[in-house]
Amino acid sequence: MPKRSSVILCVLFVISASSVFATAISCSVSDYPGGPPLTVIGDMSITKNIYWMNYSGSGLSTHLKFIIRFTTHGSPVQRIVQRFENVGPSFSSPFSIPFVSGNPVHGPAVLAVKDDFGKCTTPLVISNGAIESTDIPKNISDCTLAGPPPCIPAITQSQITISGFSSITKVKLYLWINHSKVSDLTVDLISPSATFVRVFNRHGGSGANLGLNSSRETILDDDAITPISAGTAPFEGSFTPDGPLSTFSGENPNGVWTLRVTDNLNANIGTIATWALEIADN
Ligand SMILES: [Ca+2]
Repeated sequence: MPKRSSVILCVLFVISASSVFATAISCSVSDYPGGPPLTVIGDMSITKNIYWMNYSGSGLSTHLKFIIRFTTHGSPVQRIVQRFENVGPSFSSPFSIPFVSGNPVHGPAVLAVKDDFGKCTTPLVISNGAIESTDIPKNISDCTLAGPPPCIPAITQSQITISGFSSITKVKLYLWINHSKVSDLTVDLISPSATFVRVFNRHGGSGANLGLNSSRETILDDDAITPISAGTAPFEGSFTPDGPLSTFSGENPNGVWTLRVTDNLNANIGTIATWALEIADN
């Protein structure tokens, strides 16, 4: 009997040890600063778009894959961002977030790592250098009829708090606003120094929306080719704003930025779905 017990114990140990080793893989994502310089083309603040992906396995792995899963254009996307052979048991590599059809990708994503021994996942937020609003969505109230037209404009505001930057060299604004008649709206951006820029002044005729979704937004960029006044709803892609964002250059960007959306005509309403700021600094 003692002999039989020890055999059973030994089998249990082997099963238990192999199941531990099969899942003994961990992964994480950390900030890029401190890593080697990388050259990536396509974004003015791309250094903020680079991360370290870290993996720890249980031995030398013949095949190691880093995969990012995210949602864009309303559909899930899976991309193998790095593939390695014969590395381990622990390994780190810099990686950058891919662009999709020229549009910025941001929002929640998952980094998955697979090696010979198992797989692991870790959540990450793709910021693409842009800082996202967190107090959204916000309903845009209608201009109030208090007698014959004109109506009393309705103001809706959303805010983003920024820290850790030095003085502004450039600002880009990403907007996704659902509104059934977007020409009801004026959109203003107000800096922490209370500088006010009217970036959108009632364009789009009877068309709806600024942007289509969180990956296909209206991007207001002084260096774009087409003025927003020459665009058509839903204004997907890059446009120069009505008032130049260079107005903010040289200011301290740290503090609270306000997006002010004003509805100037009664009947149609909407929502600030999301917005984001991308700031380049000295
Ligand atoms: Ca309205």
